[in-house]
Amino acid sequence: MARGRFILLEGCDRAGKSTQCAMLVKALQERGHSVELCKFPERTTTIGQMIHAYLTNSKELDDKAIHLLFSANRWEAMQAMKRKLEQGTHLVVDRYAYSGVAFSTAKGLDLKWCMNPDKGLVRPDLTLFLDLPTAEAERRGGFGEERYEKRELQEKVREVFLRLKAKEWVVVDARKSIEAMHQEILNEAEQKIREGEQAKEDAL
Ligand code: T5A
Ligand code: NA
Repeated sequence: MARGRFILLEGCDRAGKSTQCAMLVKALQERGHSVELCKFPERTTTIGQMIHAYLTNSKELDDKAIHLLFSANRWEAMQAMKRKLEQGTHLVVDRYAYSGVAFSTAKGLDLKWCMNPDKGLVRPDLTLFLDLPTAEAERRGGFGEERYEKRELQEKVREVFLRLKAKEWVVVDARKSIEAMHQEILNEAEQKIREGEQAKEDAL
């Protein structure tokens, strides 16, 4: 059996990542794939609860301390994620290390310092970057409720994200309708899954 594919959705706040992750998981399941959703921050763990308290402004933390907690929250999920990929399950992941670096760097921390704690995490096979202008994000439901949902910071975050753009990235225009984005994301994900299956056949 081919290794599962790691499909990451990244982007600024309100770009539609969670909406698209749920739709992608459902569509892949309907097509007979074994697929699971992961999300970061994963707020249910002890570390995740500390992150949640920080994001909802009920707890103050040093910028470096919260950065390391976000990274630790990925590391604590790593063994389980690797096991699932090895078993052939595809992972659809809602935010990851790119968010970690983009937000902390936008707050003023050094980019290289921010990248260090995530070194060695399993690498995504496909990163779909949902790109949405900040002015558009502000018009969407719920913007402004959490700590980082402020225009100036979000614009810096977007700039850092675009500096981090790696070769596995595909940029998706998040101004489009939910359905149009879904079709594009599903096509990219299915293509990546086919490539993985083909590579396995070629190796035999
Ligand atoms: N963070 C995260 C760090 O600082 N470091 C890290 O290491 C990590 C992992 C919380 C914060 O943590 C920071 C980044 C964040 O500031 P979160 O839990 O992922 O991260 O944040 P959420 O609030 O859950 O999610 P977002 O704000 O990022 O929103 P989404 O998931 O991008 O958007 P979604 O799908 O919830 O949609 C938002 C609204 O827009 C509508 C939806 O119906 C909804 O109302 N919408 C659309 N409207 C029009 N057109 C479309 N195409 C639409 N798609 C969705
Ligand atoms: Na979300």
